Amino acid sequence: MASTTRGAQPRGVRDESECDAIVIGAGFGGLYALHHLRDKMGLSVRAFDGAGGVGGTWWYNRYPGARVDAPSSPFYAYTFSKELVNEWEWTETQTSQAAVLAYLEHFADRFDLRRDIQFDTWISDARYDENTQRWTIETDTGDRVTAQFLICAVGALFVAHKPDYPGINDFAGECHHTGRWPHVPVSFSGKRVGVIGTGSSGIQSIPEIAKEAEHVTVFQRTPQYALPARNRPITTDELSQYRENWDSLRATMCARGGWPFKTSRRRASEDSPAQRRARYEELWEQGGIHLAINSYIGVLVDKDLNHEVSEFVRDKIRETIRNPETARKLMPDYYFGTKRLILDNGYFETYNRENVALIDLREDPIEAFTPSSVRTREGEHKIDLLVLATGFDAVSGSMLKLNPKGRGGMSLVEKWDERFDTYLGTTIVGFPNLFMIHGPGSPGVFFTMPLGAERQMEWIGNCIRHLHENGLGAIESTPEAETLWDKEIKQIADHTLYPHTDSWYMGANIPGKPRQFVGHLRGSQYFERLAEVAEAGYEGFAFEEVR
Ligand code: NA7
Repeated sequence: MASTTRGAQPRGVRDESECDAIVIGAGFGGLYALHHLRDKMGLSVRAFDGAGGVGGTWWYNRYPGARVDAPSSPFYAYTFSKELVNEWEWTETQTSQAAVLAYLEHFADRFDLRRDIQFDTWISDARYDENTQRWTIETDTGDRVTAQFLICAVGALFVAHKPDYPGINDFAGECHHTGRWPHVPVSFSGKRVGVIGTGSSGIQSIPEIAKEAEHVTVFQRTPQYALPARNRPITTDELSQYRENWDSLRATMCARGGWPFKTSRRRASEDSPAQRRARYEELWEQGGIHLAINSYIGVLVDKDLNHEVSEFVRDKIRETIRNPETARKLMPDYYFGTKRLILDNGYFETYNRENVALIDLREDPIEAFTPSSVRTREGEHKIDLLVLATGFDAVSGSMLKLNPKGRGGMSLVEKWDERFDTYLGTTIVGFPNLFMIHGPGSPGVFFTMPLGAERQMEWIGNCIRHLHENGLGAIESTPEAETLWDKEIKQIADHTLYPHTDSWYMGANIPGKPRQFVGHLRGSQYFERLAEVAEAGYEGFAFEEVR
């Protein structure tokens, strides 16, 4: 087995090298992959990232107000190292982007990862050679690297979606996508700001922008449910508790879909309407995701129960907004929880400010852009700065952008022309020895992502060990396994209300994208399936002897 490891080379040097594994991406998944393969398995690994530093999504999404929108500190973090858990001081319950990035920088330094990561480097080609059973990548900096395994940790939310409104490029003012936010401070002071999009990024950034800007116009396509984050400092007592109980907390996270919180096993029929309302109130006060996960069994399955919870949140929005017309426009009308859940810090209150206006694009659509304004059917909105909080070509988009070429030179763009099928969310038929972290069909965005990345990577590592120990040169999933996996994902999703809503979970936010559910909704069951597959001798995979 060829093994050459090295650090970054000066630009312009054509470098050819070989290693055991190439990792693409230096976010949560890629950093852990490098650590696991290199330090725990003793393989030679080279990692690449187009960004100038570690962090992945946390490197790019540095818009004002950016925070983790899932069960947060200290759970949105690596769990495998007790030392790391003990030494890192989380300070708030809902971690900020800056704090996550600082943590990942610490992780990279602590495990001496940077020496094997080449930053500011894009992969221009990734190609599998069936004769050698190896992948070769080429970079825009002139490197060519060959390895037996290609680990794609390219991020679930990476390829920024920019709407193609007529004339949008005519807008002459500053324009920033939240997913590609500048690394220098953006000043809103004295400016008229337009924000398109009210997903997590819009809802997190709008209150912060409104504090500074002269005026903010929000262009909303779909009104959203958002739950109060109730962010607050973590106490030293809480941190000590987490540390003392870490092993059991981690076990609970693994068993309960990625977080250690209680999920209610109570049925709605066991309580009266008044008791249910009291329960929703209590969970609303608690904040975070508790209302979504801990009210009654079946909120995401039972239409009537979902309607009741939806109505409860709509009432909360109505109570908050002073202007009834604005409140009307802000009423979400899809099934609660079937778009990505949003945790807010004063979003709805922001509409009570004098300097904030809301345009409902369903009633008053955008017709054109001019160098200094957005023109909707009913009026012209002067703006100096445009914020596009319009999301991502989620989950499959980053793999398609990489577009590896597999067996027979087939590109992933061709393979995924109509459906982005995978086996176990980590391998693709026709692409031997390629593994994805958080790929389509894995729990990815439905599970605590750092923990999910660790567990997926550990499985991939064991699979690589299996190849090495058995003199095998290549592994590839079978078409039958891929078809069955797709069925399994769909069946789980179809049991819920998710497919009833147009969302990025369904690929509905990108014109022309296949309508297909992006992931596995039952994280704990998913990891059990991974274990079963391995125990059954890697069921659903075909192996080749070393050539
Ligand atoms: P999201 O959640 O995809 O939100 C994007 C928002 O942009 C959403 O409100 C979209 O409306 C809106 N959008 C998208 N395209 C358009 C066009 N053409 N016109 C008007 N509005 C548009 O992305 P985020 O960045 O907020 O969050 C992504 C994830 O990152 C989030 O889930 C967290 O996990 C972190 P729509 O609802 O599609 O009608």
